[in-house]
Amino acid sequence: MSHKNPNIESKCVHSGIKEYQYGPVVPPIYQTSTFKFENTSHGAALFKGEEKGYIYTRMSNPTIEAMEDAIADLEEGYKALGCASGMAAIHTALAALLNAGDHVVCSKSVYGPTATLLSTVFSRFDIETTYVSGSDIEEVREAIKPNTKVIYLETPGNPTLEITDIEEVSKIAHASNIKVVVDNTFMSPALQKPITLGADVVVHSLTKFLNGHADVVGGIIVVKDELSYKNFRKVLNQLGGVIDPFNAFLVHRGIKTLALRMERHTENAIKIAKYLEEHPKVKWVRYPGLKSHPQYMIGQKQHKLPGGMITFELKGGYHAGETAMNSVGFCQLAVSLGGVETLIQHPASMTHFSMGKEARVAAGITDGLVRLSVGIENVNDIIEDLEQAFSKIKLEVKEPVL
Ligand code: LCS
Repeated sequence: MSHKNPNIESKCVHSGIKEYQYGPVVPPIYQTSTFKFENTSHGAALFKGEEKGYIYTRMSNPTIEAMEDAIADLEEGYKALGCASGMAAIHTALAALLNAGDHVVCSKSVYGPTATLLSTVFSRFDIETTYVSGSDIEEVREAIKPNTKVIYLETPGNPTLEITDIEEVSKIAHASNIKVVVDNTFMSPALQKPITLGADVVVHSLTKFLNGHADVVGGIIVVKDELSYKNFRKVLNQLGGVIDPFNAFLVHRGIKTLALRMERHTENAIKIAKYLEEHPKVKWVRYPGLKSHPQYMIGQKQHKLPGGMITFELKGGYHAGETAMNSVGFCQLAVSLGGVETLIQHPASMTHFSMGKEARVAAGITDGLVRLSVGIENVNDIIEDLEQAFSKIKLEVKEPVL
């Protein structure tokens, strides 16, 4: 890209793209598992790291590298590592940073399987986790132990949209030599850049806003220095959860419209959040762009726009939510988020079921909470569909026990 200091919209279109044979303007898909050596000494030099080049796609691949470089550039990190899924990225990042006997402080409001990974897999390797309310800085500070090595945040958190002050937490963490890992999936680098706020590592589910088209499962880790990069790459090479070239190509293609999409997701979400806030059948709405959000001011400080995710609860709790979710037509009942299409889902029985009821209650995930991933369609079509779905709700039916 021949521009010294491009803006984010330009970076989305151009970052990561290099010169390739025949001069294509987009990176070719190098759909190959392995690369030929010129001779044995060339192969040996590549393995020793004395020469630059490609060896084997689990280790690196030009199509994957182009997508990784684009995201590292957008996040203002040093380099990035493409992974098979968001969970592969989270697992790899934690495995690279932790040893047996270490302790993790994790915000309660994280994607269900992230909490389950820490409490059922890493716990078997003698790694203990304390869950805190990320928005309560004192609670974060008090949870730190002499063996704490990582503070893990998701902000805004899935699905409660709780916001953690990345800058404040990073200051506390760095004073005790602790690394801060931020899952930036809900915002994407078009709206929030945790490394610029002090975080050490950023992870994403590429499956969501970065790819944006609901046709890829992928993940990424962004690190901020060469030493971490070498360490993380070694761990990823051994664990093996890498993205494949075709999915990397699709993600890189999706990123071209990321900044545009995030603006439209936000524009629609602001209108829908206001509509929900005024609706007589809605008990409460949580959206980072509403002044009623408890961490509204922190959000204003650290993200450019409040994004496309909304949670709300209908009067009549689970039953009312169930009726609404079974009655939508234009909005689709499905997990995942961040695609161009509007999706609606029920965290307590779906994305956060694996956490168990106790952890859900502690994280503020009520049985009646409904999550909306607002797409980029015409906002009137989304509101019209919600309106007809809400009209089906009868408030006198009893709640089931989940
Ligand atoms: N981090 C966040 C914030 C997520 O929302 C998800 C997936 C992941 C990590 C894991 O990414 P994956 O391995 O699926 O690429 N969230 C989902 C959700 O809320 N509904 O379905 C998947």
